[in-house]
Formats: sequence, structure tokens, C-alpha cells
Amino acid sequence: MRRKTFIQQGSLLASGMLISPVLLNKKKNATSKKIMASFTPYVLSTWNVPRANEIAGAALDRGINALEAAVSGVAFEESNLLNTTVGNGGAPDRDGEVTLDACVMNHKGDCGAVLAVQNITHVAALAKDVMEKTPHVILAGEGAKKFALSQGYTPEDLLSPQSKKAWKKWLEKGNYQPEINVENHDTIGMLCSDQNGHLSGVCTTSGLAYKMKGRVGDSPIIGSGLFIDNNIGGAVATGLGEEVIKTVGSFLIVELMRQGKSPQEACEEAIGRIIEKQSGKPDFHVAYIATNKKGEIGSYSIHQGFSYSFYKKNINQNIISKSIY
Ligand code: SD4
Repeated sequence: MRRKTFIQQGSLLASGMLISPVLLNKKKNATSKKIMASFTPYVLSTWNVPRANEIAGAALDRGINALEAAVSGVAFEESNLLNTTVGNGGAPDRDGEVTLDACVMNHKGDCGAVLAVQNITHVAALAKDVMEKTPHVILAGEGAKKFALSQGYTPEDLLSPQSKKAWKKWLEKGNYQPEINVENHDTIGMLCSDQNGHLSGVCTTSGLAYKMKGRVGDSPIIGSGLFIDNNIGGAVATGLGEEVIKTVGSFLIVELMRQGKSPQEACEEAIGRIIEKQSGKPDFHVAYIATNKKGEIGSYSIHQGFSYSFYKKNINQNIISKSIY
């Protein structure tokens, strides 16, 4: 387990489980003071992404809202050329083109998504822009890129030398096999709870390595790769997207929590729904993380090897998930 603690100058807001009324919101011409409770923020992310988690957590501790914090956290990995499953440097499709998928969902139930976008690194921010600046929820392919350029995003060649080399090697055999194992995934799903106790989430990925051109997985599909209901909780998925889509995994988890299951129980049942359709041990991987409004968290995966990152009160941890096999 990797555990990293970092110290920040005593932020009153970041200390304490639930600091009862500390934020005084003075309104113009108002004689009474509006009192708001401040909740301890936290960040829950798929995989071992300490820096992304820290960035989002520190933003939340400064009072940034959950969605802004999540988008800023995942942006670090989207720019990280060494991460071959997210953003710039992500593994390409069979034709050698990097196409990215992302979605966001906030505490109001608003959402935005971009599918199969080329040449734009920060697709989580782009999904947020779709949500906030268009009347739509989803933009795909060329249309998403055109929108990004209209918003001032800089076009980039996303095929890093490292990813190009790996793709060329794959081409030597060129077997199309939708296999997700520990080496070829790291989709970042991030759930943030802010000082108002509002939940938001983000999911960003380059998808399945060497996928068919035009293939889109679960990650940008609201309800599959990500779902938030601010009254109940949130969930996010990683792994073989086809299996997550078939069971509408993240929505399922939130609905199970609505029925009274803990985040852990809900993740386990959602994995169970995938497994019950298989004969024997599947060779693909799926994992979920979830949180509820009480601040409880859970995670479950099909195979060993999945871990999640959890930040709260300046403590950033990487925790090994429970799994069926
Ligand atoms: C997909 N779910 O495109 C993504 C891949 C993934 O970690 O999660 N990788 O199917």
C-alpha cells in the first residue's frame, strides 16, 4: 500500500469531520447572516493516481466545488505522457489514432460527455464545457473537436513516441482481442465531495487499446461509466466497457445504494450481475468504486490487482480493492 501524507498550512475548513456552521455568507443588503455547514471534502479515484487525487483534494480543501476539483485532478493524468490509457499519450485504436472519451456529472444531475475525440488532451474539461455551454449532453468525434477548437482548446498530436512504438509492435501480430488486463487500463474515474457536501464525478479515458475505429466504451456513457445522484451517492467504473454498458453498472450501483445497500455491497452486487452471465472465470476485468452521502466508500473488482486512491483531510492513500478472484 502506498500512503502519502502531505501537510498544508492549517486550513480550518479542511480539519474536522463535519465542522458545524463556520461559513458565514454575507449577502448584500441582507440583515441576517446565512449559515452553511461545511463538510470535510474527499476524493475517490480509480487506480493509483496520487498526484491527480492530491490536486483535486487540495482544490476541495480550498473551497473549490466538486466538479471543478475533479476536472482539475484528472487533467494531470490527461497531460501525463507516461499514462497510456488517458489523454495525451493514450494507446491508439487499430489504425494508430488516439481517440478519447470522457464525461462529467454534477450534484444537480447535469451531465456532459464527449466521445471518440481526436487531438484534444483535456476531454474531461471539454465534457464539462459541453454540459455548461451547449444545450446538449453528448458531442462525438469531429463535432466534439470542432466545439473544442471553438472554445480555444489547442489541437495536439496525441500519439506519443512510446504509444506509437507499442502500437507498431502490436501490429506485428495485429490480433484484435478485447482484453483488459492490469497492463492496459487505467481509466480515471474520480468522485469528489466538496465542502457543501455536494458530489460530482468525472471519467476520462483513451479506451480499450487497439480498439476498432469508432468503438466507444462505457467511460463517457452516463449511467455506465459514471453516475451521480446527489441525494444518494455516486459510482464510477473501469475495465471492459462492453460489460459495464450491458449492466448499466454505475447507475445500478447508485440505485442499489438508494435501496439501502452500502457502497461496498452495491459494488459487489454490480460485479455479480456481470459474473452471473459468464460461464466460469472471465478473462476480462471490471472494477467499480462508489461513495454515498454518508461519506462511506466501497470498491470491488473481478480480478485482483485493482486499487483505488482516497484523499481526505490531507491524507492520500492507495488502497487495494477486494475482488471476486
Ligand atoms: C473502456 N472502460 O473503454 C474503458 C477502458 C478502461 O481502464 O476502463 N480502462 O472500455
